[in-house]
Amino acid sequence: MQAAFIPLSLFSMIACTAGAEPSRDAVPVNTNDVAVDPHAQVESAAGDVCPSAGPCCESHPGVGCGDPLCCEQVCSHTPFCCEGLWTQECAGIAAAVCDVCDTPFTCPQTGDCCTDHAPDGGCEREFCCDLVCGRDSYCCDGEWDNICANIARANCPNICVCDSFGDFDVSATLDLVDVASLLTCFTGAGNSPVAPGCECADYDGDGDADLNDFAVFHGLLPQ
Ligand SMILES: [Ca+2]
Ligand SMILES: [Ca+2]
Ligand SMILES: [Ca+2]
Repeated sequence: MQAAFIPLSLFSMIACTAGAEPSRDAVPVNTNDVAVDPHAQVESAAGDVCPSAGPCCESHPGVGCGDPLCCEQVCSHTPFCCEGLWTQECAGIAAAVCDVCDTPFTCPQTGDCCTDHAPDGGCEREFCCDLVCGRDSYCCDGEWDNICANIARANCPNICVCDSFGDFDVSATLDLVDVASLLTCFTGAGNSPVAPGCECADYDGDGDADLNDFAVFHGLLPQ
């Protein structure tokens, strides 16, 4: 019996020792590091990193990015963005999900201000585009429909009167005759309205014929 007891005790001890997994409790750990749940790890990484100094919408050799919400959104999707590098993939996710990466709408856009060109928003003359969208944001955020065109016709001087900017003699080309007319029509900045017949000297539709208009005209001249 004695002989049998000793091996049994040894077996018990060996079995007990062999069955013991390395215990987390036995190792002193920082409680902040105990994150068994993978999701909790993600939140921890994002919470520690977000926001960082890096730009959200382009790749950079750091972790996280400067907009807290965007940073957390991206890192909850791809933890590496807060743990490794903010790669092109991270920037791509940001572009898809973060409002901060939306390109702000800016005037001018393509499209005639004086006619309905839905579904596109905005129009090609900056001042008129800004003016109309300031009155009805749908014209830039949504579509430049007939309502927008009507606002332009009523409120943007000159551009809906002149069929083709700079072509004073309606010859379908810009030439020396037009250059002479433009110089005659020149008012300088803020001096509106232009003289009758000078509507085609006001490119941006702000009422005057100034250096801004002249610069556009110069760019359109045959080189
Ligand atoms: Ca002409
Ligand atoms: Ca002007
Ligand atoms: Ca002008």
